[in-house]
Amino acid sequence: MITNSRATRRNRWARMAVVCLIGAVMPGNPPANTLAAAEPERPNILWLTVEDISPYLGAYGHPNAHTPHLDRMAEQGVRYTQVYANAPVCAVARSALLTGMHSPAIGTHQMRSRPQLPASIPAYPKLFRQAGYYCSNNAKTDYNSSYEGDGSLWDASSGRAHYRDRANDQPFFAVFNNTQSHESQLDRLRPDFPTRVDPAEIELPPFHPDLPELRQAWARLHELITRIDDWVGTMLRELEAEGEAGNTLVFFYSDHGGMLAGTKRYLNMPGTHVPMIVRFPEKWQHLAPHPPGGVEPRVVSFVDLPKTMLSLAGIDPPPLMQGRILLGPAAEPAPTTTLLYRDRMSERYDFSRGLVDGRHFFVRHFMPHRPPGRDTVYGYAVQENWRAWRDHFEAGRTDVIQSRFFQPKPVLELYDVHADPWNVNNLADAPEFQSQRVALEAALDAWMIEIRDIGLVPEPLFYELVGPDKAFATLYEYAQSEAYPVQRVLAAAKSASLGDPAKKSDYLGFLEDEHPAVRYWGAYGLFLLGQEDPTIRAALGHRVDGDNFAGNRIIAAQALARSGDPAAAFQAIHREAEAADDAYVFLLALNAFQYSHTDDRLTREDWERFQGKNPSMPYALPAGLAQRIVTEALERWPDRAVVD
Ligand SMILES: [Ca+2]
Repeated sequence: MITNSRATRRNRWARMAVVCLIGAVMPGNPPANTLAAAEPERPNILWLTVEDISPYLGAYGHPNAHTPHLDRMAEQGVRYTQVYANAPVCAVARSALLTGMHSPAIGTHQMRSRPQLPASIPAYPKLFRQAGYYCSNNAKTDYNSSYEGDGSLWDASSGRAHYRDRANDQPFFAVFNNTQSHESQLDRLRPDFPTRVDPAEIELPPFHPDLPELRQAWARLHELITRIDDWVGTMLRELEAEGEAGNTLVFFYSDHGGMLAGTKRYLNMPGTHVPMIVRFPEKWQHLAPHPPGGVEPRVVSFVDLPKTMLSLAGIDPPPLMQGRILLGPAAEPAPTTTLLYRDRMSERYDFSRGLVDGRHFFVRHFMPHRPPGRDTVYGYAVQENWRAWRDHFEAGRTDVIQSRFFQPKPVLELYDVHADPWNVNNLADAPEFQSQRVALEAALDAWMIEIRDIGLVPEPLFYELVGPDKAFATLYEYAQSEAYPVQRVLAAAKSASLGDPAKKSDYLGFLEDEHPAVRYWGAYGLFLLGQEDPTIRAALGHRVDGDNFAGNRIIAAQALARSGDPAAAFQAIHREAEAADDAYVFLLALNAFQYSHTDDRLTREDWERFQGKNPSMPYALPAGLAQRIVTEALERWPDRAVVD
């Protein structure tokens, strides 16, 4: 714990350093103490952040909500109606929130991972500290990168961190993150926990079957939201008691949407759409886009927040930050569309990109064979509603809409978010929406090319391309270089994800490409085709034996199994799994056994050996993730886990 006196001492040092720095780089400045005295007054910023909720608040018109404090905050402030987490899951979203850069631009898009970032990648608290702010974080970090555990980000980051510990005349930027509505808390309420909302009165989304477990989970979710509403009330009273309410901008938002099965982790409205309420004290009312009680419909995503916060404090945002300033005198026009992303979730690889423009929600799935609900085991482990839904599907009792969660995905999804906030009616093939679809497809391509989306390169190839001993030390530097032909890889990935028989010769051509990611997508396209064709088998066999990237040997083997040679495919995947010394390659091999349907050839002894296998992990895939597949396989033995 940092005591007050220690913290104050540290703050003085930090402030002195800033004043010295300013003095050093600006010749002819007045003496430092004059400069400090002449500094204009700056607002404090308080972030009250919560977990895993969509805008299920009274202020947003939700009939089941009981949220008096947040409703009052909305009456006193501005309520944003179109705010999106760029990713539907904690660590990826929080990476964008920290850096103001899209996670697939800097390589922090996989849930979870810890890629090294170059020193040039910004982080807003460091910039606030350099400008003399006291920055405290209480307490979640989860930055999904080398910024995790970086002691230079905050003056204090712990369960005790508080703006109270700043020096007397110091402005603050304080984050408090309440975890009471995290998905893991829902089933921790005692079994007979009374809910304010009668589960029988819940209006279920059409994708959820009408089961007691689903109704009870929704009713409980509203209780958790009321708990965070109480907490918001406490935090606002504390700010008042500290005498800082009149000088503090207060932001309330959730780190992504959720939080029942089919929401958190998924690229849809319930997974990404979040509440955001901003309260401006009278003194800073001129920064607000509307008078108190106003409603702001501009499309906002998390990548906008760091730039905006810096700007509100009079600090120039670094040019690398990719969002738009949404408030204050330097406000920039809202983007026409904003980018959303989903990649690996824990132990399951996936790759989807999306867009919202305020009216449409558009998604391209690059790995359509993976059913959304055959996902990481985590949701099933912590919430009963996941298991109830799956059991209902497996008993053949779900309707067409409720069954989709367990079936392969369409390549494109397009929803009218006004008419269809639950994203049920896919308009991607509807004749009357073709012009919108074409425009959104082009906008998504443009986004991916502009940010040089590194998600197009499968993760198991990463560390044969970058690292301390390679030409590029970090993913970001690689992705920004000419070595990464983003347009060509995008074209190959889009083509492969169609699994189109008419494109077979293209896929065979991709297999021979000089870029390893294009070769990967070629094998994936042939996997989707699943044709028992000797030409395909020969081409894949050549890759299985000769590709110099282990990830490509594995995906080629996965495709070979569906092209008529499962025995050779199994042998190859087995060889790669045994030899893997890279955690991502090992994880891909475990996935490949299952998606090639050769896992029935594994013996219990094989799984037990994998259980003991701990590939060296220089790039820190959390150790337990691959083991989740192994553990599940052993628990179900001799049955197999169904993943597709
Ligand atoms: Ca979260």
